[in-house]
Amino acid sequence: MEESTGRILRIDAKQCLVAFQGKTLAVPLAGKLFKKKNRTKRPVAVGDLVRLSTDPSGETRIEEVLPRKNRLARATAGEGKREQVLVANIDQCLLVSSLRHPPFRPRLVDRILTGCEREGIPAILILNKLDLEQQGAGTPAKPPFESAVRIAEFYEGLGYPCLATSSVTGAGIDALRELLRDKVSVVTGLSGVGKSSLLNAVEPGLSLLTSEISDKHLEGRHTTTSSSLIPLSFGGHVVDTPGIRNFAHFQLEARELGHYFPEFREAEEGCAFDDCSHTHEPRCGIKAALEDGRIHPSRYASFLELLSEVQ
Ligand SMILES: Nc1nc2c(ncn2[C@@H]2O[C@H](COP(=O)(O)OP(=O)(O)OP(=O)(O)O)[C@@H](O)[C@H]2O)c(=O)[nH]1
Ligand SMILES: [Mg+2]
Ligand SMILES: [Zn+2]
Repeated sequence: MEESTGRILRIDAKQCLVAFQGKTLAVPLAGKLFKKKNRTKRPVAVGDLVRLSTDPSGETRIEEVLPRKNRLARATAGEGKREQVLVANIDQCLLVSSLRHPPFRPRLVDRILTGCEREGIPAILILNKLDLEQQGAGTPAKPPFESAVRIAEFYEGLGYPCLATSSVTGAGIDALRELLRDKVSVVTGLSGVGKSSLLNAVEPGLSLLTSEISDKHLEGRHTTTSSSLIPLSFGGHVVDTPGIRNFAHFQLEARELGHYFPEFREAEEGCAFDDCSHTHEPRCGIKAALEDGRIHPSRYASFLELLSEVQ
């Protein structure tokens, strides 16, 4: 039996594609790893390094998932929550939003940012469909998110780099290519914001499927149906992912949550109680920061939403 290491490129219903010694192998999702019942939706994720074995008949199997450097993971919706690892072993997360059509969603952005903070994954905001803003199309989000410039000011103030792009006019595409170069990146965000279109623009010839958003729901149609790790000709890899509508934490403790909002970390030191929930307690550092403007109400709203979901 021969053993060696491969990297998961894509996972389908019954098999996955694994990069191995310069080739792409189709490997069945079968074997002891897949029989264990636990609280993880699937034992492997795109980006995982796996130990493969090939038996004398030439059948290749996944024996083991090697330890992950990091992972972007969320809780599945509904009863009996399980953990879904969206992607593993990445250098950075590009969180794509469109400015209009679909409109900017600060709650979703903040949720995903906390998922990155939890794992120490650097996050960059990509503000796409700049052309629609310049045309004055659609309804802008409410202040302070009414324009790319204002959104960038807001999130750069918190330490997250931002880049405005348009896959239609080409604005920001060269800069996006530089961000992706020689790194393993994941591109995530709501369906229809233009994730696949942006990757097609940075890497001509990629031909990822894209489609118009629905006028009725002002949301994408989940055109990308499964994540895939794509090698880039100019160096690096990127994982295109299906759009996500929500991001909830799996097994998070209430006390941890504030650590994943960078501007809360310092303010938390002002809380009188070690186990302050920052909701009703007197002498709360977060409440004080909210009052004097060091914490924005939009971020506090995201915090409260996530806090209400902590099991
Ligand atoms: N006006 C404008 N439209 C864009 C831009 N980028 C993408 N689109 C359009 O937005 C729609 C959705 O784009 P996709 O690239 O399929 O979006 P996605 O984020 O990959 O969506 P999912 O795969 O469903 O998650 C398509 O009709 C694109 O042509 C842009 O910069 N400006
Ligand atoms: Mg897509
Ligand atoms: Zn507090």
